[in-house]
Amino acid sequence: MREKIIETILNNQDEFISGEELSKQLGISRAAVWKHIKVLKEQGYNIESVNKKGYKLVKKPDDLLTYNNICHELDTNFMGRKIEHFDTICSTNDYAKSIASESLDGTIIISEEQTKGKGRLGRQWHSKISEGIWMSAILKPNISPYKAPFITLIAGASIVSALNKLGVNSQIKWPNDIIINNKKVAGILTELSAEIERINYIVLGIGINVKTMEFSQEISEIATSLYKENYRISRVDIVRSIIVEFERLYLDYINKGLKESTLKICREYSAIIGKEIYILQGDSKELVKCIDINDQGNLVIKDNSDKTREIMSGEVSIRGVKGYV
Ligand code: BT5
Repeated sequence: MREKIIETILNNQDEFISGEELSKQLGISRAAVWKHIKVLKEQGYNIESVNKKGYKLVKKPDDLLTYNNICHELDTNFMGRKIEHFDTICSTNDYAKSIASESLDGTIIISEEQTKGKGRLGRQWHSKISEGIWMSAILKPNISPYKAPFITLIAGASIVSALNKLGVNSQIKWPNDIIINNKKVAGILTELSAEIERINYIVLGIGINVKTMEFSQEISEIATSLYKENYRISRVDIVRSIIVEFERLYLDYINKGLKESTLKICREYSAIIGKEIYILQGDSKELVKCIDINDQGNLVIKDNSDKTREIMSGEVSIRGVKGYV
């Protein structure tokens, strides 16, 4: 009911809507309307109430990554048609996996905080309360499992293009990091459940540091946030923009097999093409020159014996010669 109230107030744009009108439209008593409004205000919604005029939403609270804030007039077919928003959770990826089988394609899980946020290979992902965007999307594409890793690149391309459209100068460090000023602002974790020929579901996890000003010591050298880089952008706008960008590139890929738009963004905004980088895999560390990202989405490098090789995203990590990039 509270979601419906917000929706109705939002549909009224900048006009006041009377308690009587709300109670009529929603089929509840005026006292019930008043009670719901009171709770919404406590949740952070800035609802103005004026005697005899009614209610108006003054400004959408950009701190709340709720379904209503994100999906109001959102132009997508299936992404984010259902959003579950939590105050705290272990990991949005783990929760998404636990409900994936019975969830709709495009369902999104968002939490203000993760107590066990995770990166690849069981690494930790720092996810402090209200400081970032910690979200996972459940996807059920009808494609072969071997085509799934490309979805990480689609996610990277959509994050970077969403951020750049919002005025943020960001880059992709293939395959799964987003970078501002040589530091990591976002990471992507794609998990797959599949049989040999068929995908059951993919959980696409995205973590973006938005408001963090102080990082824990272990990551303070490599991590940054949008606020730290002086980009004060609303989390709601970022999520909305990513969902729209992602859906477009993703549908191109799974319905038409098209990769060009994603690859173009990955190349154009690459943080590593043309640079010397270290490729880390297990205990090995190899210095190579990064040449390109090929049409399969693999990294093309030249090794120290001048041989050109292809690296698949798999479980490699990349470091720059002078630091993180
Ligand atoms: C990633 O792994 O970059 C994937 C991160 C995915 C996080 C999202 S949040 C929503 C969803 N739910 C989850 O539980 N996870 C996903 P990887 O490439 O393995 O990088 C992990 C490394 O990044 C760590 O070992 C740290 O060095 C560093 N790191 C950890 N937290 C960070 C942060 N908040 N910002 C920048 N770097 C961080």
